[in-house]
Amino acid sequence: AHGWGYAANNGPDKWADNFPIANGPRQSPIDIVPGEASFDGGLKALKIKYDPSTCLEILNNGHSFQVTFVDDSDSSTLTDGPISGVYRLKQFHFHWGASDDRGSEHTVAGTKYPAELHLVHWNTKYASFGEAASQPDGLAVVGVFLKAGADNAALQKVLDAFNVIRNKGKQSSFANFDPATLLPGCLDYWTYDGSLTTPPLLESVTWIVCKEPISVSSAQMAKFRSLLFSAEGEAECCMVDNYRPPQPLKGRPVRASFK
Ligand code: BO1
Ligand code: ZN
Repeated sequence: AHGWGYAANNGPDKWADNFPIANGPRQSPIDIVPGEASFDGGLKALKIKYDPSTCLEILNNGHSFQVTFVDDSDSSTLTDGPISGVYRLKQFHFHWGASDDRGSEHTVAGTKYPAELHLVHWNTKYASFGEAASQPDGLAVVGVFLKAGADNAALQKVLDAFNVIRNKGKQSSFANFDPATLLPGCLDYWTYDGSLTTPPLLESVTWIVCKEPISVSSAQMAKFRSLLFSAEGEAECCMVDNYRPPQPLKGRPVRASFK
């Protein structure tokens, strides 16, 4: 048996075999067509409060790498924007391509960015991330596009940890990092109801996709592509193209916080 992945034999086209919700009514990502999104003046500004001391570790999970946060109190939270209540930061991770012409999960009028950052939060009206992940209002993920350009100093702190997490299953402590340093200057966003973009593809995510990308240099993209999908001792397989392509909108509204 093989688990899910991004190769021809276990990639996005195969996920529905084991996760039939892959063809469900609110799947992610989507192509965001700005001209078809409706401005909603009732949407609030995002309120982000992150405490760098809650940053815990960095892990190569064999699909991406993630930076995990302690989430036993309301220290690092997302509130307002399109959501109600308090959502706690659990982890952030990225999706990226083998070359700069692809890699993001969401696209904007068909345009793909080289990478996309996901900051994953869970609704504290539920007892844990695991419980929230199966509720329609359980999760909120902030998506940020990366565009090729200037070196990103905040991102470099993350990339410098890659030497120790090259292989699947490797992890390392990662202390005192403020993920707010990764956000764009402008927090204008699009929002819609969607899903996790990897199995189990649960339809529990309020997506909040920032309009403004952050920058990443070609040397920094090369570091992303130097990670491996494979565990130590296995045939080396570069971690690239770990994105799901856009899914059918199926009539869902996409709202914009900006004109
Ligand atoms: S994403 O932001 O839609 N790409 C996304 C996709 C999958 C997860 C999270 C975000 N998966 C979950 C796993 C859990 C894990 C949790 C937190 O991430 O299903 O097992 O505990 O890391
Ligand atoms: Zn993701």
